[in-house]
Amino acid sequence: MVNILVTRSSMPSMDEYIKEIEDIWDSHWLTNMGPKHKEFQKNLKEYLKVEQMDMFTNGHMALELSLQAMNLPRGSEIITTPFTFASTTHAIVRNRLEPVFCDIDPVDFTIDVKKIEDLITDKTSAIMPVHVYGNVCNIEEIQRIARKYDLKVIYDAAHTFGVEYHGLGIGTFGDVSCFSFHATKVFNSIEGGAACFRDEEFGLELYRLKNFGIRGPERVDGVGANAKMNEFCAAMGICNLRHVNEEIAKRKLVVERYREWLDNVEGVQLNPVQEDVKPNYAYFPVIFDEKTFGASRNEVFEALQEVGIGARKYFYPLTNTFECFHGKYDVNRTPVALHISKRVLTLPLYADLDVDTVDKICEVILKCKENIK
Ligand code: T4K
Repeated sequence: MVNILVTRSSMPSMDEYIKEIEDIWDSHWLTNMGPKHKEFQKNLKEYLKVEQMDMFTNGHMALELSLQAMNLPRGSEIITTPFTFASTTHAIVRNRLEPVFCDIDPVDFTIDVKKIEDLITDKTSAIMPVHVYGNVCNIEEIQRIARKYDLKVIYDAAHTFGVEYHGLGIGTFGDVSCFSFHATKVFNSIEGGAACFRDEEFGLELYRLKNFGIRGPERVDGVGANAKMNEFCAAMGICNLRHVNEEIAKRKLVVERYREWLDNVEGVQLNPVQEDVKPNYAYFPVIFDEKTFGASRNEVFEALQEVGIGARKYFYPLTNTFECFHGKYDVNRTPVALHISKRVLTLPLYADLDVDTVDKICEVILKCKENIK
């Protein structure tokens, strides 16, 4: 039996990493924005085509501290979507802000911009959309709404490493865009994250928040956390960045193979190919419509499990149904998100996934259809 998981971390060769960390042994400088951190940040800014950025222990702290640095009125409302990883919603709640859940677009699964304005009240202070699966949100419309109502925009760009829109780095949009460099992402620094922003003052506040509010050796003028990226993670990032284009190119081949099998299969909806977007092939979500496909998402999930293939139900359950919120949010107000979350399965996808395995996965999926018919 094979054992294929939904993803597998990209890694440099061990030799390459060891060579990269030799300086750390020589200097004994392990963390606190050392030389590896500086080099990684410089390289990343170039790669992501952004002017200003700061790096963090992980993508979640980038999001949580970015929201904090905005200094939004306590208890004010943030319009976001529930079709995402826990992190997006938790970053809002942990800042004592109120998530207001907007439904998603049925085609690209990002925030449905037609439904945002109805949710705006005099308490709304920001919009927090998610470029889910690497799909780019409707940036123009979000910007128009934000300008009209004077709202901040914080993009959860955890899935869009390296994505470009009209040739611009995806991190250049909104007031802030936050990336994740977690082990499971297109690009990783083991754990890690970054916030890209426009306003220099905001950047200083963000820096203080990730480093205990320290302004200078004898001055602490804010109450900060500790969310600094260490030198070993930065070294991993430096190595992985050398290979990321190659990794994305390999992912593209895997995605193309999946599409050869699954495009135009009745009852199967795939991720859209977006115009003017340079994609990163982050995830391969498939929506199964039981009525027309003949088998439910859960049946396909189980059939794959039986042969050792670990697809995942990203993103089920929706964050507005999490037990920790004790029924506070009405899931029926996001019916499209609910519909998709019950039908979606993200198939294994990583650079070194070989096409024979993709063939096997697709055979199992199509067999579910035949079995039921
Ligand atoms: N916003 C969004 C929209 C996000 O998706 C995320 C993270 C964030 C914000 C927050 O960013 P970070 O703070 O995480 O930087 C995973 C990841 O832990 C999480 O980063 C990611 N989203 C989420 C979508 O997926 P799990 O609980 O599914 O991970 P886990 O441990 O089940 O791993 C999944 C598969 O990945 C494994 O089956 C095998 C592979 N894997 C995993 C690890 C940990 C590896 O190959 N190597 C590894 O080291 O959450």
